[in-house]
Formats: sequence, structure tokens, C-alpha cells
Amino acid sequence: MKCRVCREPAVIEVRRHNAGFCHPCFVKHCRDQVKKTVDAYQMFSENERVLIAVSGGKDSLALWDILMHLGYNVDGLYIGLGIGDYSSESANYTRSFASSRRATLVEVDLPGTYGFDIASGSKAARRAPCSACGLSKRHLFNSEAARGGYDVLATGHNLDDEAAVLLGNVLRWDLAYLGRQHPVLEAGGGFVRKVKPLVRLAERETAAYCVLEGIDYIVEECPMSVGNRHLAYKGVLDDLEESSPGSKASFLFGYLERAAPLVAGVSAAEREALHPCPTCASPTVSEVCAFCKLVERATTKR
Ligand code: Q46
Ligand code: ZN
Repeated sequence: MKCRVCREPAVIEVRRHNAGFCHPCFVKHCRDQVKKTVDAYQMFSENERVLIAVSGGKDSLALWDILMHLGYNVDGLYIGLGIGDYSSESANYTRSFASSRRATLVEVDLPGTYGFDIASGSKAARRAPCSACGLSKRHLFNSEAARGGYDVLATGHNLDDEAAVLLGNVLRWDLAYLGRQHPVLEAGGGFVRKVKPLVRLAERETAAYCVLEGIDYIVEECPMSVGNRHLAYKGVLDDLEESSPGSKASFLFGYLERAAPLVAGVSAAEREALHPCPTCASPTVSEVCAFCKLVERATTKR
């Protein structure tokens, strides 16, 4: 197979584009896709300060690398979740990426600062580990971005992630979650703007980008992801994509273009009920925010 752009031998085939790419043209293709996404959704400009949530995995490190190459003003944020070797290794990959590029990395250690890790927090709150983890990360992403004066918080959610989240939301017809599922969530009510610049790149492409560009990332999955529904949805969509390339992209972008505007009002109404949490000042619709409740349960001696 030849590269679609320059006719040199291809190193990767992207079936949904019915195209192969050589190394330099594939790297340019990935950066162009991200640039197109940032511009199309007006995610941020060169003058704004972007904080990227980095996990040490392929998506967030590829995103950090691509945004730096595109000339944006980006720093990284790493949250230590206290998940044994997985956390210490992912921290090492993140730190070595940051130091090799002389990039700024903000670190927050959940056990060190808040007194609990994901295993103990989820047990105390009687939540699934990924639920306690997701709640903690969302809270800390927003509070750290606000504290550091960043204009926007970027995450490495890719096409596969977003299509799988959409499938889960559709299977439950969860209109509030559907209303919030967009590549950009504008700032407001105490939330900083949140963006997902990788939505046009599949997981396989971010992995190939890292391998070709020599970016070392943690390959192991989080040990707590076993049994996670999100992975099951991804598996279903992988099968569909295999037999019908382009299915994930048409599912996600068809939703964003045609159905998302119809449900956007549901989450806008929710935002109106937000007020600052009396303990941490983060926006919440409850009396005390869910993160403060989790901290309290996880750190109260029984
Ligand atoms: S880190 Fe946290 Fe993920 Fe591990 S506990 Fe679940 S949510 S799987 S992205
Ligand atoms: Zn709070």
C-alpha cells in the first residue's frame, strides 16, 4: 500500500478514510485532524492557557505533543490516584515526557492531599472504583484549572472513547448526560471550558502516533478497569467497525450534528441550579458537592 499523500510506502492504513499514510504524512494527518477540531469547535486560541489532563497513556501524551507542535500554550496536569504500581508507572511516563520537552507539569496526589486512594474511597462511599475515580478526576481537573488561572481544560478522549460513551448514554436514554456530551463544554457556573481535541482520531491512531514519534507511554490498562461497562461498549463498537469501517465516526458525528442540538437544553437547565459547595467552592447542584462527600466518607474513621 502507498501513502495517499506522497505515494511513498505506507506504514499505517486508516480504513475509515480508505487510505494509507507514510510516517511523515501520518504525523501531519494527526496534527491536521487536531487543528481542524480545535478550529471547528472554537476550542481555544494561541493566546489562551490550556491545561491538559495527562494520565501517562497514549492519548493524553499524544495530545500534549500535538498541541505543543501546533504552537499552543499548554501545561500538563497529572493526578496520582494511588492505584499501586499502575499509578507510579504512569506518573513516571508523564514526568519523563514533561522533562524531555521542558514542559510544565502540575501534580496532585490524591492520597497525599485528600487522605484516600481510589480503592479505599470507592469502598467507603460504596461506589464502583471507576465511579469514585471519575468523580475525583472531574472535580480535580476543574478545581486545578480554575486555581491555576487556565482558560481551558483539555482531555485526551478519542473517537473510540466518545463513541462508547455515546452508546452507553443512548442505551440508557440518559438525556442529561447526552446533553453534556460535546467536544466543547463552555465555561459557566464555576466550570472552566472543557474540550476534547482528539475526537477525530481513533485509539489505534494515537497509539501509532506515539510509536512513530518515539513517545513512551503506559501500555497496561488500569487494574481497576476490569468489568467496566465502557470497555464492553468499546468491544461492541470495535466489532461493528471491523465489518463496517467508519461506523464509529458516523455514529458520533451524526449525533453531534443532528441530535445533540435537540437535547442541549436539558443540561443548560441543570446548570442554572448550580451554586458553590460550602466546603470547597466547586459548583454543585447538591448541598455539599459529591467530591467533598466522598472525602468525608473516605476519611472518617469507623
Ligand atoms: S483510572 Fe480510574 Fe480509569 Fe482506573 S479506576 Fe477506572 S476510571 S479504569 S480511565
Ligand atoms: Zn465541595
